[in-house]
Amino acid sequence: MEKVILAGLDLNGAIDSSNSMEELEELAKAADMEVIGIVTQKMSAVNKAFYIGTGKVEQVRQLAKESGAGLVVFDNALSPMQLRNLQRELETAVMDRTTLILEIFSKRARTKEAKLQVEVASLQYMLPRLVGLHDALSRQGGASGSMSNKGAGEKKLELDRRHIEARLSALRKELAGVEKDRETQRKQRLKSAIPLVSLVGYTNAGKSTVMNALIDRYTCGEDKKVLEKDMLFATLETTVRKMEGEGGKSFLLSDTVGFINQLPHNLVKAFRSTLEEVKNADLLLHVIDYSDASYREHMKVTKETLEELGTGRIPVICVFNKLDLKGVDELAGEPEKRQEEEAEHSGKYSEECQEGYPRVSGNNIFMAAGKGVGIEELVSLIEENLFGKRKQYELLIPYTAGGIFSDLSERAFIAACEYRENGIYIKAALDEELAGRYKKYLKNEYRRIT
Ligand SMILES: Nc1nc2c(ncn2[C@@H]2O[C@H](COP(=O)(O)OP(=O)(O)OP(=O)(O)O)[C@@H](O)[C@H]2O)c(=O)[nH]1
Ligand SMILES: [Mg+2]
Repeated sequence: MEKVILAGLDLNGAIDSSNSMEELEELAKAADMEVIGIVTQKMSAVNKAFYIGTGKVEQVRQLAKESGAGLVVFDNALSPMQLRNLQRELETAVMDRTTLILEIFSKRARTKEAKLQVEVASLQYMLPRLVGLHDALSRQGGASGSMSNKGAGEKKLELDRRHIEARLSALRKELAGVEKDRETQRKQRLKSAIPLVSLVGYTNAGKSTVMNALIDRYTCGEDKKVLEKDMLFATLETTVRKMEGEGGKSFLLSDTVGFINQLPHNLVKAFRSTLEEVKNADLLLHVIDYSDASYREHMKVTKETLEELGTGRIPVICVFNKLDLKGVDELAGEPEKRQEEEAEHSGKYSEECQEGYPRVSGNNIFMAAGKGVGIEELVSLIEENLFGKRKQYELLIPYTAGGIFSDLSERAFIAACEYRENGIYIKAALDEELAGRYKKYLKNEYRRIT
C-alpha cells in the first residue's frame, strides 16, 4: 500500500475542517492508500504559493522523509503554481482532493461508459495543470533553466497539450456513441411508462442498502442485489431494478453514484449521462446518514448537486437512515431538537410518531435500512407518492388522435396497451387532471378499475 501524508488548512477555525480531513482520510482508504500522517494548519488565508505556510511545508517534507511517504494529498484543489512549488519543495508526488477522487473513480470504474467518463474528467482536470506538472518533472530530472532547455521544455509541453486534446476529442466521440445507446434504452423504458424511482444522496449514506432491502421486499432474487460497503464511492454505475408490486403498483428503482463535497465539476459533467437517470425520475429517495454529525452539510451538498442536474420539479422523500446508530436514547433525550428538525424538513410534525423509529412525518421517514427497520413504511410512502393521487382507468384512443397517446406515455403510468380495431386500448393510472382532460376517451364513462 502506498504511504501518504494528508495536509489541510483550518481557515479561521472553520467548523467543518476536521470533518473534511476525516473525509479525506476515508477517500485515501478508498484509494487503497495507507495514511501515516495528517497535518493541519490554522491560517487566516490560503498561501498563494504553497497553499500551506512555508514553515509547514518544511515540516511535511521532514515527515515524508522519515516515514518514507511518497505522496502528499492536499484537502483542496491546488493551483498549477501551488502544485509545481509543492512538488519541488516536498520532493514527493503531490495530489489534491479532486485528483484523489478521480483516482478512486478510475480504479473503481467497471463499465465502458464509466471508464470513458473518468478519463475525460481526468484529462480535463490535467490540461490547465500541465505547466505545473511538466515544470516539476523537468526540475526533478535536474534540468537547469538555460534557454535551450526551456525551449525544449516548451515544445514538449505543446506536444503534451496537443496529445491530450486529441485524446479528449476521440474519447468524447466514443462517449457520445455509448450515451446514444443509453438514450435508446431509456426511451424504451419510457414507452413502458412504469414510474422510475431514483436513490440519491451523499456517498456511504446507505443508498445501495435501501435498494437491496427493497429487492428483498419485492423478492426480485439474490442475484439482483448490488454492492453495499462501508467505503466512499462503493457504487459508480447506475443499476436499475424492477419492483413488481401488487395491483399494478410496480416501479423501477435506480441506484447510482453518491455525491460528495467538492465533487469535481468536471466529474459531475462527465457523469451527467449516468446521472441523467435521476433527471428522468418520477420520485427521488434522498438517503441521509442521520448518524453522521455532518448530515446537514451532506444534505446541502446533495441538494446543490441535484439543482445542478436540474431535478427541481421531482418530488423527494427524505430517508433519514442509520437510526440504530444514533440510538433511541439519544433520540428520546432530545424531543425538542427532533421536533425542530422534523418541522424544518416537512413543515409538519406528527405527534403519534415521537417515540423511537421507524417514524413517518410528511414525506420524511426515519428508519434503519441496514437493520431492516422501516422497509414496509418506506414502501407505503413510495406507493402513496407514486399512486396515491392516481386512479386506474381504461381508455380507448382513436388512431387519428396520436398526440394523446404520446402525452399519456409521458404522463400516465400505463399498465397495458393493445392495438385494437377501433383504436388503442390503454389501461393506465391517471391523476385527476389527466383523467378530466381525456374524459371522452375513458371507456364506459369514468369506469374505474381497482
Ligand atoms: N448501522 C447501520 N449501517 C447501515 C445502515 N444502512 C447502511 N448501513 C451501512 O453503511 C455502509 C454504506 O452503505 P451503502 O448502502 O453501501 O451506501 P451507499 O449510499 O450506497 O454508498 P456509495 O455507493 O459508496 O455512495 C455499509 O457498510 C452499510 O452496511 C443502517 O441502517 N444501519
Ligand atoms: Mg452504493
